[in-house]
Amino acid sequence: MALKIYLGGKLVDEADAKISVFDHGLLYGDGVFEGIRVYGGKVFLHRQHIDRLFESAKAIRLVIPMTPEQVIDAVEQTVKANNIGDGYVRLVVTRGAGSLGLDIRRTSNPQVIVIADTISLYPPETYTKGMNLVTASTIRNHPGALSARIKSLNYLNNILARIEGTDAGMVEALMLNHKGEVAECTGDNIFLVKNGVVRTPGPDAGILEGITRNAVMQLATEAGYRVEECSLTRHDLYVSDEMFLTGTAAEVVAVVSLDGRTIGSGEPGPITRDLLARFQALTRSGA
Ligand code: PXG
Repeated sequence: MALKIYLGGKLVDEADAKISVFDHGLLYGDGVFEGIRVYGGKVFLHRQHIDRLFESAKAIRLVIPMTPEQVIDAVEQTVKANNIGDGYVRLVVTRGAGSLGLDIRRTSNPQVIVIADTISLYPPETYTKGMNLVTASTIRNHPGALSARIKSLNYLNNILARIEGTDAGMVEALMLNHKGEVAECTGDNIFLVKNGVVRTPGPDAGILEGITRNAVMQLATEAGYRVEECSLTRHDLYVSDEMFLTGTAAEVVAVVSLDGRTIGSGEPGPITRDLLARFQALTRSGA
Protein backbone atom coordinates (compact mmCIF):
# COMPACT_ATOMS: atom_id res chain seq x y z
CA MET A 1 0.00 0.00 0.00
CA ALA A 2 1.31 3.45 -0.89
CA LEU A 3 2.36 5.48 2.11
CA LYS A 4 1.40 8.99 3.10
CA ILE A 5 4.51 11.08 3.72
CA TYR A 6 4.68 14.30 5.73
CA LEU A 7 6.52 16.85 3.55
CA GLY A 8 6.19 20.59 3.05
CA GLY A 9 3.90 20.92 6.06
CA LYS A 10 1.31 18.39 4.89
CA LEU A 11 0.66 14.73 4.13
CA VAL A 12 1.29 13.82 0.49
CA ASP A 13 1.19 10.58 -1.49
CA GLU A 14 4.47 8.63 -1.58
CA ALA A 15 4.68 9.23 -5.35
CA ASP A 16 4.55 12.99 -4.79
CA ALA A 17 7.03 13.07 -1.88
CA LYS A 18 9.96 14.62 -3.72
CA ILE A 19 12.62 17.13 -2.79
CA SER A 20 15.07 19.19 -4.82
CA VAL A 21 18.31 17.72 -6.18
CA PHE A 22 19.84 20.96 -4.87
CA ASP A 23 18.92 20.12 -1.27
CA HIS A 24 22.10 20.14 0.80
CA GLY A 25 20.84 17.05 2.62
CA LEU A 26 21.54 15.21 -0.63
CA LEU A 27 24.51 17.24 -1.88
CA TYR A 28 26.47 17.24 1.41
CA GLY A 29 24.66 15.02 3.90
CA ASP A 30 23.81 18.31 5.59
CA GLY A 31 20.93 17.55 7.91
CA VAL A 32 19.82 15.53 10.93
CA PHE A 33 17.47 12.64 11.55
CA GLU A 34 15.80 10.36 14.08
CA GLY A 35 14.64 6.74 13.94
CA ILE A 36 11.74 6.10 16.31
CA ARG A 37 9.62 3.02 17.14
CA VAL A 38 5.86 2.90 17.30
CA TYR A 39 4.38 0.28 19.65
CA GLY A 40 0.62 -0.28 19.74
CA GLY A 41 0.03 2.93 17.78
CA LYS A 42 1.99 5.01 20.33
CA VAL A 43 5.25 6.77 19.42
CA PHE A 44 7.81 5.36 21.89
CA LEU A 45 9.81 7.86 24.00
CA HIS A 46 8.67 10.51 21.56
CA ARG A 47 9.80 13.55 23.57
CA GLN A 48 13.36 12.19 24.01
CA HIS A 49 13.72 11.69 20.23
CA ILE A 50 12.39 15.17 19.46
CA ASP A 51 14.73 16.73 22.04
CA ARG A 52 17.71 14.89 20.50
CA LEU A 53 16.63 16.01 17.01
CA PHE A 54 16.59 19.65 18.10
CA GLU A 55 19.96 19.25 19.85
CA SER A 56 21.51 17.68 16.72
CA ALA A 57 20.09 20.55 14.64
CA LYS A 58 21.40 23.15 17.04
CA ALA A 59 24.88 21.62 16.93
CA ILE A 60 25.00 21.95 13.12
CA ARG A 61 23.39 25.43 13.22
CA LEU A 62 20.25 24.27 11.48
CA VAL A 63 17.08 26.06 12.52
CA ILE A 64 14.12 23.67 12.26
CA PRO A 65 11.21 25.76 10.96
CA MET A 66 8.77 24.19 13.44
CA THR A 67 8.42 24.02 17.21
CA PRO A 68 9.05 20.70 18.99
CA GLU A 69 5.29 20.48 19.62
CA GLN A 70 4.58 20.93 15.89
CA VAL A 71 7.08 18.20 15.01
CA ILE A 72 5.48 15.87 17.58
CA ASP A 73 2.11 16.60 16.00
CA ALA A 74 3.45 15.96 12.47
CA VAL A 75 4.85 12.57 13.56
CA GLU A 76 1.57 11.60 15.21
CA GLN A 77 -0.46 12.66 12.16
CA THR A 78 1.78 10.58 9.90
CA VAL A 79 1.56 7.48 12.12
CA LYS A 80 -2.23 7.77 12.16
CA ALA A 81 -2.58 8.40 8.41
CA ASN A 82 -0.62 5.21 7.68
CA ASN A 83 -2.43 3.15 10.30
CA ILE A 84 0.81 2.08 11.97
CA GLY A 85 0.33 -0.20 14.96
CA ASP A 86 3.87 -1.52 15.45
CA GLY A 87 6.31 0.24 13.16
CA TYR A 88 8.99 2.74 12.59
CA VAL A 89 9.23 6.48 12.01
CA ARG A 90 12.06 8.13 10.10
CA LEU A 91 12.14 11.84 10.84
CA VAL A 92 14.53 13.84 8.65
CA VAL A 93 15.39 17.54 8.56
CA THR A 94 17.55 18.70 5.67
CA ARG A 95 19.36 22.01 5.27
CA GLY A 96 17.13 22.79 2.26
CA ALA A 97 17.86 23.66 -1.36
CA GLY A 98 20.75 25.96 -2.16
CA SER A 99 23.42 26.75 -4.69
CA LEU A 100 26.33 24.40 -5.33
CA GLY A 101 28.78 25.25 -2.58
CA LEU A 102 29.08 24.73 1.15
CA ASP A 103 27.78 28.10 2.31
CA ILE A 104 24.68 27.55 4.44
CA ARG A 105 23.67 31.18 3.88
CA ARG A 106 22.88 30.22 0.27
CA THR A 107 20.30 27.64 1.28
CA SER A 108 16.67 28.10 2.17
CA ASN A 109 13.62 26.13 3.28
CA PRO A 110 14.90 23.27 5.45
CA GLN A 111 12.72 20.25 4.69
CA VAL A 112 11.01 18.38 7.52
CA ILE A 113 10.15 14.87 6.33
CA VAL A 114 8.28 12.15 8.25
CA ILE A 115 8.06 8.58 6.96
CA ALA A 116 6.06 6.03 8.97
CA ASP A 117 6.45 2.44 7.85
CA THR A 118 7.05 -1.12 9.01
CA ILE A 119 10.47 -1.93 10.46
CA SER A 120 13.06 -4.49 9.42
CA LEU A 121 14.52 -6.20 12.47
CA TYR A 122 17.49 -8.48 13.09
CA PRO A 123 16.71 -12.12 12.23
CA PRO A 124 14.70 -13.89 15.02
CA GLU A 125 17.55 -16.34 15.81
CA THR A 126 19.67 -13.32 16.79
CA TYR A 127 17.40 -13.00 19.84
CA THR A 128 17.36 -16.68 20.80
CA LYS A 129 21.04 -17.47 20.14
CA GLY A 130 22.70 -14.05 20.36
CA MET A 131 24.82 -12.22 17.83
CA ASN A 132 28.43 -12.61 16.69
CA LEU A 133 30.50 -9.46 16.24
CA VAL A 134 33.82 -8.40 14.75
CA THR A 135 35.74 -5.19 15.36
CA ALA A 136 35.82 -2.97 12.29
CA SER A 137 39.14 -1.39 11.29
CA THR A 138 37.22 1.83 10.55
CA ILE A 139 37.21 3.90 13.75
CA ARG A 140 34.33 6.11 14.88
CA ASN A 141 34.52 9.74 13.75
CA HIS A 142 37.00 11.80 15.77
CA PRO A 143 34.81 14.02 17.98
CA GLY A 144 36.97 16.98 16.96
CA ALA A 145 35.90 16.39 13.36
CA LEU A 146 32.23 15.49 13.75
CA SER A 147 30.69 14.75 17.13
CA ALA A 148 29.10 11.30 17.22
CA ARG A 149 26.47 12.87 19.49
CA ILE A 150 24.98 14.55 16.42
CA LYS A 151 22.63 12.18 14.58
CA SER A 152 23.50 13.69 11.22
CA LEU A 153 22.77 12.60 7.66
CA ASN A 154 26.51 11.83 7.36
CA TYR A 155 26.45 8.09 8.07
CA LEU A 156 29.36 7.03 5.85
CA ASN A 157 31.58 6.44 8.89
CA ASN A 158 29.11 3.85 10.17
CA ILE A 159 28.33 2.47 6.72
CA LEU A 160 32.02 1.75 6.01
CA ALA A 161 32.31 -0.09 9.33
CA ARG A 162 29.04 -1.97 8.67
CA ILE A 163 30.44 -3.19 5.32
CA GLU A 164 33.29 -4.82 7.25
CA GLY A 165 30.75 -6.59 9.46
CA THR A 166 28.74 -7.72 6.44
CA ASP A 167 31.90 -9.03 4.73
CA ALA A 168 32.56 -11.10 7.87
CA GLY A 169 28.99 -12.50 7.69
CA MET A 170 27.70 -10.46 10.63
CA VAL A 171 24.80 -8.05 11.05
CA GLU A 172 26.73 -5.52 13.17
CA ALA A 173 30.34 -4.46 13.82
CA LEU A 174 32.11 -2.97 16.81
CA MET A 175 33.72 0.44 16.38
CA LEU A 176 36.59 1.80 18.48
CA ASN A 177 37.28 5.51 18.98
CA HIS A 178 40.41 7.46 18.03
CA LYS A 179 41.99 6.47 21.37
CA GLY A 180 41.46 2.77 20.67
CA GLU A 181 38.72 2.51 23.29
CA VAL A 182 35.40 0.77 22.74
CA ALA A 183 32.87 3.26 21.33
CA GLU A 184 29.72 1.64 19.94
CA CYS A 185 28.43 -0.42 17.02
CA THR A 186 27.40 1.03 13.65
CA GLY A 187 23.77 1.56 14.70
CA ASP A 188 23.64 0.29 18.29
CA ASN A 189 25.22 1.10 21.67
CA ILE A 190 27.25 -1.54 23.51
CA PHE A 191 27.21 -2.84 27.09
CA LEU A 192 29.08 -5.50 29.04
CA VAL A 193 28.29 -7.26 32.31
CA LYS A 194 31.14 -8.28 34.64
CA ASN A 195 30.58 -9.71 38.13
CA GLY A 196 27.02 -8.39 38.08
CA VAL A 197 28.03 -4.81 37.18
CA VAL A 198 26.64 -3.31 33.94
CA ARG A 199 29.19 -1.14 32.09
CA THR A 200 28.99 1.01 28.97
CA PRO A 201 31.18 3.72 27.41
CA GLY A 202 30.20 7.28 28.39
CA PRO A 203 29.33 10.09 25.94
CA ASP A 204 32.99 11.22 26.02
CA ALA A 205 33.95 7.97 24.24
CA GLY A 206 32.57 9.52 21.03
CA ILE A 207 29.22 7.77 20.82
CA LEU A 208 25.65 8.58 19.97
CA GLU A 209 23.84 8.78 23.29
CA GLY A 210 21.14 6.29 22.40
CA ILE A 211 17.61 6.76 23.68
CA THR A 212 17.40 2.97 24.18
CA ARG A 213 20.77 3.06 26.00
CA ASN A 214 19.50 5.69 28.41
CA ALA A 215 16.23 3.83 29.00
CA VAL A 216 18.08 0.52 29.64
CA MET A 217 20.53 2.22 32.04
CA GLN A 218 17.57 3.59 33.99
CA LEU A 219 15.76 0.23 34.01
CA ALA A 220 18.95 -1.52 35.17
CA THR A 221 19.45 0.98 37.98
CA GLU A 222 15.82 0.62 39.08
CA ALA A 223 16.25 -3.17 39.03
CA GLY A 224 19.12 -2.82 41.51
CA TYR A 225 22.10 -3.45 39.21
CA ARG A 226 25.16 -1.26 39.52
CA VAL A 227 25.53 0.68 36.25
CA GLU A 228 28.79 2.42 35.30
CA GLU A 229 29.77 4.63 32.39
CA CYS A 230 33.50 4.17 31.90
CA SER A 231 36.30 3.79 29.40
CA LEU A 232 36.38 0.21 28.06
CA THR A 233 38.91 -1.71 25.98
CA ARG A 234 38.31 -4.69 23.73
CA HIS A 235 40.01 -6.77 26.43
CA ASP A 236 37.24 -5.80 28.87
CA LEU A 237 34.70 -7.09 26.34
CA TYR A 238 36.63 -10.32 25.65
CA VAL A 239 36.69 -11.24 29.36
CA SER A 240 33.15 -10.05 30.17
CA ASP A 241 30.43 -12.39 31.47
CA GLU A 242 27.79 -10.98 29.12
CA MET A 243 27.59 -8.48 26.31
CA PHE A 244 24.58 -6.83 24.71
CA LEU A 245 23.65 -4.07 22.27
CA THR A 246 20.82 -1.54 22.55
CA GLY A 247 19.10 0.44 19.82
CA THR A 248 15.75 1.58 18.52
CA ALA A 249 15.52 -1.33 16.08
CA ALA A 250 17.49 -3.90 18.14
CA GLU A 251 15.88 -3.16 21.55
CA VAL A 252 18.26 -5.32 23.66
CA VAL A 253 20.21 -8.06 21.86
CA ALA A 254 22.84 -10.38 23.32
CA VAL A 255 26.33 -10.67 21.81
CA VAL A 256 27.83 -14.15 22.24
CA SER A 257 31.14 -13.77 20.42
CA LEU A 258 33.53 -10.96 19.51
CA ASP A 259 36.50 -11.38 17.15
CA GLY A 260 36.26 -15.15 17.57
CA ARG A 261 36.29 -15.04 21.40
CA THR A 262 33.26 -16.63 23.05
CA ILE A 263 31.63 -14.22 25.49
CA GLY A 264 30.66 -15.75 28.84
CA SER A 265 28.79 -19.03 28.38
CA GLY A 266 28.28 -18.41 24.65
CA GLU A 267 24.55 -17.93 25.21
CA PRO A 268 22.48 -14.83 26.01
CA GLY A 269 23.21 -14.16 29.70
CA PRO A 270 20.72 -13.84 32.58
CA ILE A 271 21.14 -10.08 33.11
CA THR A 272 20.81 -9.44 29.37
CA ARG A 273 17.60 -11.50 29.29
CA ASP A 274 16.27 -9.71 32.38
CA LEU A 275 16.94 -6.29 30.84
CA LEU A 276 15.33 -7.30 27.54
CA ALA A 277 12.20 -8.41 29.45
CA ARG A 278 12.14 -5.14 31.41
CA PHE A 279 12.63 -3.12 28.22
CA GLN A 280 9.83 -4.99 26.44
CA ALA A 281 7.55 -4.30 29.42
CA LEU A 282 8.39 -0.59 29.01
CA THR A 283 7.49 -0.73 25.28
CA ARG A 284 4.09 -2.17 26.25
CA SER A 285 3.50 0.38 28.99
CA GLY A 286 2.66 3.30 26.70
CA ALA A 287 5.89 5.22 27.54
N1 PXG B 1 24.62 4.43 17.82
C1 PXG B 1 24.42 4.81 16.55
C2 PXG B 1 25.57 5.21 15.72
C3 PXG B 1 23.11 4.84 16.03
O1 PXG B 1 22.90 5.23 14.77
C4 PXG B 1 22.29 4.04 18.16
C5 PXG B 1 23.60 4.06 18.62
C6 PXG B 1 21.19 3.65 19.11
O2 PXG B 1 20.45 4.81 19.46
P1 PXG B 1 18.89 4.76 19.82
O3 PXG B 1 18.54 6.15 20.12
O4 PXG B 1 18.17 4.22 18.60
O5 PXG B 1 18.76 3.85 20.97
C7 PXG B 1 22.03 4.45 16.84
C8 PXG B 1 20.63 4.47 16.32
C9 PXG B 1 18.42 2.75 10.87
C10 PXG B 1 18.36 3.10 12.30
O6 PXG B 1 17.40 2.81 10.21
C11 PXG B 1 19.51 3.39 13.01
C12 PXG B 1 19.42 3.73 14.34
C13 PXG B 1 18.20 3.74 14.96
C14 PXG B 1 17.06 3.43 14.24
C15 PXG B 1 17.14 3.10 12.90
O7 PXG B 1 19.50 2.43 10.38
N2 PXG B 1 20.56 4.02 14.99
